[in-house]
Amino acid sequence: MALRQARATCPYCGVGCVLDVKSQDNALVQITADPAVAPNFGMMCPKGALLFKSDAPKRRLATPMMRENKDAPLREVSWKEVLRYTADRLTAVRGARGPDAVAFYGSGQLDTEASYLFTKLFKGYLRTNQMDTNSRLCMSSAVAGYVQAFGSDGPPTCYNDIESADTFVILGANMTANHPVLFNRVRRRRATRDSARIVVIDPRRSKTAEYADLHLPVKPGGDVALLLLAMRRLLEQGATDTAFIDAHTEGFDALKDLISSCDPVALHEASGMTASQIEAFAGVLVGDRRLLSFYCMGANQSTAGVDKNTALINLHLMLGEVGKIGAGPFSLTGQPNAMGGREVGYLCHQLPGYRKVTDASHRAEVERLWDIAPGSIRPTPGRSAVPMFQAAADGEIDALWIACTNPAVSMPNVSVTQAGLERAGLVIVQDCFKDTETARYADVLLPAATWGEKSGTMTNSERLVTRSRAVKDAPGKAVPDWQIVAAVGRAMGFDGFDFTSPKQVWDEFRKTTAGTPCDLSGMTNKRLERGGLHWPCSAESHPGTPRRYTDGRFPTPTGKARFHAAKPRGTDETTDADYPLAVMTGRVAAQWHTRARTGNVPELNRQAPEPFIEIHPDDAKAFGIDDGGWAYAVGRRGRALARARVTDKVTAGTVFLPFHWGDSFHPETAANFVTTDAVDPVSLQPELKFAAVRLEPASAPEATSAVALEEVAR
Ligand SMILES: Nc1nc2c(c(=O)[nH]1)N[C@H]1C(S)=C(S)[C@@H](COP(=O)(O)OP(=O)(O)OC[C@H]3O[C@@H](n4cnc5c(=O)[nH]c(N)nc54)[C@H](O)[C@@H]3O)O[C@H]1N2
Ligand SMILES: Nc1nc2c(c(=O)[nH]1)N[C@H]1C(S)=C(S)[C@@H](COP(=O)(O)OP(=O)(O)OC[C@H]3O[C@@H](n4cnc5c(=O)[nH]c(N)nc54)[C@H](O)[C@@H]3O)O[C@H]1N2
Ligand code: SF4
Ligand SMILES: [Mo]
Repeated sequence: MALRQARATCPYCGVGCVLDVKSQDNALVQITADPAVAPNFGMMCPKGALLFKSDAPKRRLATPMMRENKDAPLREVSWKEVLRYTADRLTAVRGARGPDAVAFYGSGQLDTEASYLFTKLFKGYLRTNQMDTNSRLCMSSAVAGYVQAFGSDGPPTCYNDIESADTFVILGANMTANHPVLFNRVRRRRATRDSARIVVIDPRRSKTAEYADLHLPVKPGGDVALLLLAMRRLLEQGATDTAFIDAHTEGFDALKDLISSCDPVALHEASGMTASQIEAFAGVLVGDRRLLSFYCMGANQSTAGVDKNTALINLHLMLGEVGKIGAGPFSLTGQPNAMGGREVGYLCHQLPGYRKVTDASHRAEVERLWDIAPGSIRPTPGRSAVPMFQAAADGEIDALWIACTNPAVSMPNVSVTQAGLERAGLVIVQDCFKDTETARYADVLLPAATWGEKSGTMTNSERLVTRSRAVKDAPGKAVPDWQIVAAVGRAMGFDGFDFTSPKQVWDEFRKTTAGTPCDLSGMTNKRLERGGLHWPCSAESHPGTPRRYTDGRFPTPTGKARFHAAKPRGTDETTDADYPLAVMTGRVAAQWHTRARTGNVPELNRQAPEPFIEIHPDDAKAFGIDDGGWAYAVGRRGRALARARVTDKVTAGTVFLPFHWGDSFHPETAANFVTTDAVDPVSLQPELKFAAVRLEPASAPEATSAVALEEVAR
């Protein structure tokens, strides 16, 4: 077969690199990047460059599968049969148990077209808001933080701000591992501008922290206290931008009152920071310096996640470092299209165009756009991710449709999730691989075409919308996600799903955003074929908007940005004599989440072959753990097995445990057996960065699936 070539957006991280992909004889053979094309300008990281090895033909789900009863094995069926069965079962569950007994759990890795159709099907036609996605575990604190401060979600900044920034504050983000191409640009700026400085706020001396001019090893959860101390010092120094504060913000007095009422000794204690560390931090913030802050899961995945976000935004507002070239609080999105999912409104409280289900006029607008009866959209948010799986475990959700995510590994306190998957009467799993940990529970398996096999649209961390294209055919009967949703909608007898191309879906979606903060109605497919565009982009002649709020006006009722005076709070779970260590979970450079794709790539597996836990030498000694031996992290809900790495990169009292290896690697290696499902009270995002544990020496596991998976792949 002929050589094929196409441009596609990387399916991994929110940097959103645009890649040139080649296939031969319907197999991916090469990935390159064009130096002239934004946002990566020729750069890639090893995960992107090795994508052509991630395909694993033998692991692919190539045909629909189903079983009518839980004791029977899955059997291969036709699309016709699986669609009829799925539609009839969903209709039956709705009829018998009501619309809220049906739920959807999706992903920031779905393209915008599929995410939009899921939202339309569930909120518009199935008349339930019981839909949420893995973005709840990832971005919901950032969404809430932006909305509280600026009146709208979405970052004000763009990647090109890096080349004009002086001070980089990187809080709770390990960019060298998780946003590598973007961090290359930060490093280049640091190398070429003498006065540029990098500050990393992370309890761990991560690889990113090793590049920092100043590393602040904050106590886990202590970020708000740290930022209050920094703001206090800036106030003392008179370093605030009074003109900006007066003209463009509100709520500053309340913040000043809070700062003066806090006991500095308590703030130092909560943050673990010394006076000289705060002094050094304030030193790189004052003066005529552009401040660009990047933050990710160390900020969001916390029971104080929204407060951490707003505290960092407060710092920017206080210094007037918003809406200027080279400045702004820049929330890094994790997944390639978590931003696009927010635009279509796929969380349980959202509607397309940053609208909310709780707003009557928003519901009426969307009902008009969808041409459905007034009152169709329900006015109360559905259950967010954690309560959704709890409800399944309690028998309140009978049909659960899961697409493009692997919650049997990635949910916090995963035993509850697994119990929910076990109990739900109908579990539909839509994935490109047949052997994921979640697929074990499926009654219906819907085969999805994956990256490189479909065209669709994604929005990266900087609001840049790009189109990804197909370079090979999907195996067997697999089809793109948007087609699967549309087909189920039609099989259920709904009339809003007559789409025959992704372009038709995109055209319908972009119109729903007209006049909203994330207006991308001017982005035709034809324009996107020529290159990415930043929203807002309200007309076909509009060039796109790399930077927002440059006029100092914000989409709040008064037009002003809002300070938030949030007191530092402790974490919900605390350590004690039985569980004296705080475990932080996270990622490594060579693996992507539950390894569905990176686990197939030998080069990546060799770099990160097995689960490990970073332990400070003092703690290793206290618990009798040897470097290179195996250990259990034993928590209040369960335990996780990993190989010990004794290192002073973590501070005494904390351990770091990546979550990539689920319980199919070895029955005891899922990090999420120990995590808590406590959530932030505003964003409902779970705390994945703090659980109390102790350590116990363990013997080496007899067999793991690491090598086996690679062999199956080839
Ligand atoms: N290689 C790779 N890249 C990825 C991913 C992947 O799986 N693999 N996943 C993508 C996704 S979806 C996401 S969301 C991003 C996540 O990207 P990151 O947020 O960078 O990743 P994490 O490792 O989860 O956490 C970042 C850091 O938070 C620190 N941390 C823990 N607790 C605290 C705290 O209380 N305060 C502070 N300040 N820091 C704390 C941890 O030590 C860790 O170094 O990465 C994306 N990119
Ligand atoms: N302990 C701990 N847990 C965490 C985190 C943490 O820091 N610590 N981070 C959380 C965060 S931020 C995130 S984003 C989640 C991520 O967690 P998940 O979303 O569960 O992780 P993935 O492995 O990316 O799962 C993606 C799934 O989609 C499938 N897939 C790939 N391409 C396609 C496609 O085109 N269509 C379909 N239908 N399927 C496809 C893959 O085979 C895989 O099964 O994990 C969360 N869990
Ligand atoms: S930096 Fe992110 S988007 Fe770019 S190639 Fe690597 S994983 Fe893909
Ligand atoms: Mo994420």
